[in-house]
Amino acid sequence: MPHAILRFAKRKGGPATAIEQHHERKKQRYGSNPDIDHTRTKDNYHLIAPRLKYYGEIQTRIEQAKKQNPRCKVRKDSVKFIDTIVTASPEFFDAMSPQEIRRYFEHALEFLKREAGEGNIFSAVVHMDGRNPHMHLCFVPLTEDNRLSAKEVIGSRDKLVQWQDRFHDHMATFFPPSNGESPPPSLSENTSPPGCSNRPTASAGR
Ligand SMILES: [Mn+2]
Repeated sequence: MPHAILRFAKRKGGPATAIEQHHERKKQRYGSNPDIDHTRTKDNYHLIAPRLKYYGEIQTRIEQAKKQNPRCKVRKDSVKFIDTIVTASPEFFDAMSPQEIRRYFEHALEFLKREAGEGNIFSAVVHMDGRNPHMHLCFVPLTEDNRLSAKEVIGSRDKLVQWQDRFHDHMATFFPPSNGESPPPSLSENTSPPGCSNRPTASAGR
């Protein structure tokens, strides 16, 4: 299903607050992101709502992991969370109702719960106020035996290809109910998610 887009950005602890401000819409204005339509911000919603500030959510999980496994090491420059974007091409969403869009993101969330560990995910929020619907999902890259390792969880190029393959396979089982026909024509998976960038330079941007 080439219209399913999954992107990861590895983050240290430092940018957590800036990223939180974007994802959780904690600022009134986003000078760096003129694409946000504030009249539609009310249409944003959480599939997983953070209970604490992002930094607190991250530290809580890391402290818990350390208790479970003394070999859980955290260095100053460790990747502490993975800032994930799920989206699809605008043409794909154009054909869908808001309820179907929600089901699409819920379906993607099931994949990420399974693959990243449900307990490691501390926020999943769908933005409907950008140019294209997208979900920001953040999780702490803890292994099953409670070590902090983005390298092991996300890995390098080879492993990323596997992530993409599994994600596409999973999303291929999603079909919007109302038009139960075949999915829309294939669209380039290199389409950058409009209205949202997950590049490190855009930490506070969108
Ligand atoms: Mn966004």
